[in-house]
Amino acid sequence: MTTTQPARSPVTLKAVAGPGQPEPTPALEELYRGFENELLVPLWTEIGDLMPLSPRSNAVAHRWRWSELLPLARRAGDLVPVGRGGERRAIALANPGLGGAPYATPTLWAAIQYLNPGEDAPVHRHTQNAFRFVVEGEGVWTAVDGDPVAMRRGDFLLTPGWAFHGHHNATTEPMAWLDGLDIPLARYLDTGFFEPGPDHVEDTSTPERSRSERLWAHPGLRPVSQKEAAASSPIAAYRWEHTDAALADQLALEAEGHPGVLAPGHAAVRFTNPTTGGDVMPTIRAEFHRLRAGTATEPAREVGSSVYLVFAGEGAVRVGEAEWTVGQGDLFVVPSWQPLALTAGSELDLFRFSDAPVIERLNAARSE
Ligand code: 1HN
Repeated sequence: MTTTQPARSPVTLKAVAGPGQPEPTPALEELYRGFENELLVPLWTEIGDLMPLSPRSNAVAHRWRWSELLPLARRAGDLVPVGRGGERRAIALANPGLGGAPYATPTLWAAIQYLNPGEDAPVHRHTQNAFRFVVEGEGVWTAVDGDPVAMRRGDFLLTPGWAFHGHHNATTEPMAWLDGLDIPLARYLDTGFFEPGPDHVEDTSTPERSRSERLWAHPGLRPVSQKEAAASSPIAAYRWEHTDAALADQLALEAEGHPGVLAPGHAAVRFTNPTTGGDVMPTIRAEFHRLRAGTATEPAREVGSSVYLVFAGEGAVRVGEAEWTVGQGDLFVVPSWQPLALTAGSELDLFRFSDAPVIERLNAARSE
């Protein structure tokens, strides 16, 4: 038995035999106790973990089934009030490799949120960037900086960092949707600020189209009055009818022998910021993919992590060693550098979001 370390030292070092390791001796043990006491860690015991030959994420490939998520969200709707303090009835996907943290991947938060008829989620703002994607239902308006934005099936809605936002269910039906945020990244970088606003959404009007869309969401047209490049897209809602039409047109062009699809039988679009042509928000990339029935993608991997939501159809998914069948509403995560292969049973519609803008800004992007 060697000397015990002081209880308050978080550093534990063990002298072990191994390649690149010095011979374990009493003198070495004594040196290591000295390191522990001064909160020091030598590189030679850590190098393999600190610098793997390629990314080895703690996050694991995992799938959550909509058929399990939705009843639990409904039950939360019965039991848990929404209001100041808790702020949102949002239930996060906790990646089983991330030690119980409410993180889908090391950089991305994903949650199912549920709002009962007549309820308001209180107004607040935070520096974390957020979006909503609607898998089913309608009837909630999210007010972004006071602009009410209708949420309907297939719509992709933005709440960029520091925009005030609250949600209001203006109907007699409950509604559930997917939230995505860059919370883990903001936590890691310590960039988070939060500020409460009014307890209720002030403008509970229910316009078909938001002011944001009326100003910004005309294809290929930007208002000349708005000259600045904005860090986040000013388009509050990317409507399903446009996404659907873009994907349908890509596949129709392919059938007519013209280029445009990402790969045979595989149409894809990226949601963009019209002021820059780049990603919708500084930390989050969002895309929509459509595979023809029977299409199988080649296994491919890239640096950075993604979350996929099955919007429609069914198929088989392989991520590294994991393999699942998926159907409407199911979610799965693809950790950094794990190969993904998709097979579409029926026509398969997938919403995807990732940390790609961060990876690219860090000049760390690689794929194969
Ligand atoms: C938030 O503001 C929303 O606005 C969703 O709907 C999830 C998770 C943590 C902190 C703030 C929303 C959130 C959140």
